[in-house]
Amino acid sequence: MVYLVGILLVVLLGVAIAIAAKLQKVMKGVQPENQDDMPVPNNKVNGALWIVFLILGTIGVVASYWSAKDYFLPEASSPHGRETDSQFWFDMSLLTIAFFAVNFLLFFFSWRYQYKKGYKATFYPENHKLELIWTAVPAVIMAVLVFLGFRTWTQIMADAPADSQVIEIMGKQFGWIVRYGGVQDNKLGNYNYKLISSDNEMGIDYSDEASMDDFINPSEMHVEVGKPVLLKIRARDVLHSVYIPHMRVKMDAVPGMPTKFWFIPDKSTAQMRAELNNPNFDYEIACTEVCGRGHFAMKLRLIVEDKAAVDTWKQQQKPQLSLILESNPKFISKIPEKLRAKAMDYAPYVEEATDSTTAESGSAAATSASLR
Ligand SMILES: [Cu+2]
Repeated sequence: MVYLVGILLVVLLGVAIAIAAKLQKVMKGVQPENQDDMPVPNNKVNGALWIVFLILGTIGVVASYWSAKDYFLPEASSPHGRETDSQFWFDMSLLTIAFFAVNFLLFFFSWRYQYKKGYKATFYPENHKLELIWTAVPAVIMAVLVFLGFRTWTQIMADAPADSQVIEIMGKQFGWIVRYGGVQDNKLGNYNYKLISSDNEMGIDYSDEASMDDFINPSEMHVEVGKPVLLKIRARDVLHSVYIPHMRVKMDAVPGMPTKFWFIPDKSTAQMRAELNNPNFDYEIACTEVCGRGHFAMKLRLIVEDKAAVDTWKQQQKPQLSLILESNPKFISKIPEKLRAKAMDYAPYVEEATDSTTAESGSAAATSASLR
């Protein structure tokens, strides 16, 4: 087999050499004596086609922009969103001018300087002035764009204001879980991924007292209009990405690496509904990292409303600890002993069932023992 391949190689090599030799001969035959006598079939037609292409191409580019208009991002509902938008359109207009100028020259020159009998190209070896201009002008423009972009970026990525509403959002296959600091202390408690279980899907650390009144909502996020929101982002399984198009928020959710993004929603949902004349309008939080089969369904409603409405909504939410203890009273054993009495405040129904035990011993540890 090896010999066969070897022989085949030698034969193919021979054929290749023969073809190359033949080609040399043919090439010699087609070289005209005088360049001016070179036959140029359809020269005028080819020249005109450059102009046709230029016109059709320009129409095509404009039409494709125009038809894609509906897919552009909606108007921003956050100050930093408007800032990035104006930056984007400023960059885009400069690029568009350059695009049309370069393409016009490319196609127009090809037509204008098409082959003509007796034409001779000028040899133009160097022109320092010209080179300086076409190097310096784009360099200055690029520097300005980079500077403006960097300035906007540092503003967006700066630390969130101290009075921000802090909300945790965790991506999982396939959905978002949102945790709030609760109604009592309004402070997010700690978490630890090692504590994630069927009871405690976010791995909330109940050895931190601040965690106890935290509540979770897997279908909605409510925020106050005009007040900064700090999203603390994490992922439970694979990469996800928090995307709120109207707010111009996009940040990856990475397992094991918490990320964050802050923004100010300055248009309420009601305001948007009135503006768009669409009573069903809702801000959407989506996942923009293809994370698996159910990726398309990772959607969460964002409701921007006034402080009173957010407070009312918060009062209606049940602390996660209550829900966990309600479905699994034994969970109390996982809470450090000294905090069990406090934890039991979140589970009045469990207490009712074991009221006598609590009354007798006065100890939450005993309660948990009797529950086991
Ligand atoms: Cu996803």
